[in-house]
Amino acid sequence: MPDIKLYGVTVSAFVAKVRIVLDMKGLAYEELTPPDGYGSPTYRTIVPAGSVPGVVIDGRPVSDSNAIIELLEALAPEPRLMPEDPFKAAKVRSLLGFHDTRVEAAARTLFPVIKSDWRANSGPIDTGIAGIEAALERLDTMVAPSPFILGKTPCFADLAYPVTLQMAEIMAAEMEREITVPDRINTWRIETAKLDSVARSLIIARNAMEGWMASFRV
Ligand SMILES: N[C@@H](CCC(=O)N[C@@H](CS)C(=O)NCC(=O)O)C(=O)O
Repeated sequence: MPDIKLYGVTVSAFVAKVRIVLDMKGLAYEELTPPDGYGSPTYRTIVPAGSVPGVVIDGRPVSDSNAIIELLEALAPEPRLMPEDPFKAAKVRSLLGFHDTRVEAAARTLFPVIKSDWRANSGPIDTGIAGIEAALERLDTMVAPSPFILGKTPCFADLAYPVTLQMAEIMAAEMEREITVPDRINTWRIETAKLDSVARSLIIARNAMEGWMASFRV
């Protein structure tokens, strides 16, 4: 078994993606917060990119969630979360990219809004939610889960989205709004949330979000 340290913050959907994969593969690891915070000079002596998630595996640092999960797949191939077929693998990678650059990116626009006086200025909330809904509508045309994206067994792309969707919904609810999630996407995320590893990270992320948001309540 490799010695694995996962550096992260519990509100991060990128960190959740890596934690879910570690849990799916039954790998033992220690989860740590970056000393002095991510981006700090101290953390950068451990993980030079300074971003979270970062892992140190047998003393070797690796950053970027997608690079990390592909490394984990190579080190611990079971259960297989990346298909062998190159076209299917490309589909999984494109959905990981869509998650990172569209859905998560749209969801994170709500972070500064929550810190602002959103009751007095609701425009940024509506813009943020419209962006999230537009990304989810696009996603709905890209996948046909049954129950998972590639069929009976989950792949990386199934595991990346549930925490991000929950994060967006929690922030929207805090600002007295709802996000309309396409029916198929909602059914898929409910199926995916039944996986123990996903369920665990959903709870961790929910608790972290609640704690974070409480600090902005007046
Ligand atoms: N592409 C990166 C994005 C991760 C990311 O944006 N992490 C944020 C926290 S949620 C971060 O570390 N920001 C500070 C930085 O990038 O220096 C990944 O997939 O790991």
